[in-house]
Amino acid sequence: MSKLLLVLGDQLSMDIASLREGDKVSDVVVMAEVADEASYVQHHPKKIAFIFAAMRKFAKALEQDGWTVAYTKLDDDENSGSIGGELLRRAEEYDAGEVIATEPGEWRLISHLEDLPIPVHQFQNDLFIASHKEFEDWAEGRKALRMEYFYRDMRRKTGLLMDGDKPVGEKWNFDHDNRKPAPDEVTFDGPLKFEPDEIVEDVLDLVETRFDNSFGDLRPFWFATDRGQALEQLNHFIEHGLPKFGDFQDAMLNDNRFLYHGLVSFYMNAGLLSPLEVCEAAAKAYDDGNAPINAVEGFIRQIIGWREYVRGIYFLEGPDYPRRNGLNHQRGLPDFYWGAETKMNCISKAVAQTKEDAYAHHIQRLMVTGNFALLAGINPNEVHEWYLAVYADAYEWVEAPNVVGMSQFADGGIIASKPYVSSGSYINKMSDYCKNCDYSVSKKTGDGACPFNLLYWHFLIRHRDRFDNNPRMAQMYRVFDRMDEERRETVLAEADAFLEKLGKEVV
Ligand code: FAD
Ligand code: DLZ
Ligand code: SF4
Repeated sequence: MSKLLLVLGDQLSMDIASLREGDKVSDVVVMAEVADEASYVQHHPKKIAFIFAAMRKFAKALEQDGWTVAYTKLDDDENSGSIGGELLRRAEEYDAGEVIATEPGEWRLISHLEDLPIPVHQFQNDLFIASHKEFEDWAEGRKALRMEYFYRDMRRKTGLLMDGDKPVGEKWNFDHDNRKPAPDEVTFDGPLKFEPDEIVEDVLDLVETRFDNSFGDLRPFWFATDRGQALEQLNHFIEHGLPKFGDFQDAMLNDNRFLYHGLVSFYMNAGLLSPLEVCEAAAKAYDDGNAPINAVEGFIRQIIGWREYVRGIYFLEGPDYPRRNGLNHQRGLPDFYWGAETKMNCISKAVAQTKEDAYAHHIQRLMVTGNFALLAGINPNEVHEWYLAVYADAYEWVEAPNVVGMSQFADGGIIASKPYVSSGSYINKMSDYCKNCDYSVSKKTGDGACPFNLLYWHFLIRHRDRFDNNPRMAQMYRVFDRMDEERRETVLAEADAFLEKLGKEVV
């Protein structure tokens, strides 16, 4: 009896476990564009188009490689609308008695597969560097799960930037040399932009008709949609962007949204690139003398450190993790996250580029949109659903720990040892946003004062019971306590007045 081999839209690799466990001669690969996956949040149209186009091209590549592929397009009449429905339909069609799957990146889909009335064997997705067991062993008995120590183990495991058992350059972390303010001039012209071919055009037409109400611009569509193109983007970045990645990874500019970023998360998360090959390419650039250690170490840390670590946390913490609300924040997500007008230039810029490209870089996600949501006390569940919808690299395993944990401190401090909050001065230091803003970043109170300045204190005081004893925050409470009483009252009253206006008028 033949088996069905499930390949999901973010598992587009010839090395994926379900293919490895299957037999080219007797088994059938199942791939399906389904309404359930395309609508569990209102995904950005570019994200849906990227996944569908990459799926169609991957199916072709599989066929060329000798596999039998049962591929369902979204508009096929028989399409049942769900992954499970398609597996059952194909099981009947091919007289298959079992399904081999690679474990999905979301608890939702893992249980959907477990609940099917056909045996489904879910193999771990070993495109990642750490297995669940390795992460669990690392986490076992630790009081605090700090990324830095996990990262060192991943360096030892992969041998990346290692000199025997010592880190290259005699330091594990070169962040001290990184994170400079925005440069006047950017010498990298950003990611490669690919002209849509016939397959991509077909998908764009489909997405245009079926998802025309979703937030986000479908065109111009420029993403890589197959492995060859993704490799071109990787090589382009390694050669031209990586050397200054470290220096400017936290910078933000009005007129340059990509700076020196890699734009590889879309492709790694969908399986088109493997994290190890991306890191090896970066390490080679260092070995060849084409990129400095601070850039290469910083880049590799993001991937074998942060990326693996957040995945470990997602699977360690279990299905309820994305719904946590440790600070009990209940305010609704303001309309300006969906493109409504706001006078805050930093937010307006981050949202506009998210709408156009389904992309924002880390600091825009963390210190602009994330920071505002946390300061304003937005319900983290709504924040989570927004991030999951609007970014083309968003799948729950990576999005939820970053949003619920790192950005909104809603997991009670598992990922972050203190909340990532800042006043406007951080944004002003790292960007040129404040120069074009209706608000004044230098004003702490009064007409035109930057809302981040007001909300920063409001957040700290609102949660004083929770953070007063956190040594990393003591200094900020001391600053507040040293303000004269009238000033303290004014700040908090103005922050209240601002929050009162949220959702009622343009702020
Ligand atoms: P670069 O800046 O060039 O970094 C290189 C690579 O490092 C990325 O491609 C990514 O794979 C990895 N990386 C860096 N930081 C992280 C991190 N914190 N977690 C995981 N991987 C990381 N990343 C996603 O892939 N999907 C998400 O849904 C996602 N949501 C985020 C939400 C918030 C609130 C924050 C603060 C971060 C989020 N990130 C997410 C992490 C990071 O913002 C993106 O990985 C990065 O912006 C992708 O762009 P890039 O490829 O140009 O990255
Ligand atoms: C995100 C996504 C979308 C939009 N559509 C599909 C789809 O139609 N078929 C499919 O196999 N996968 C899709 N995906 C990716 C899945 O949602 C993803 O596998 C899970 O979110 C787990 O990471
Ligand atoms: Fe953002 Fe405040 Fe700067 Fe305006 S002044 S761009 S609101 S940080």
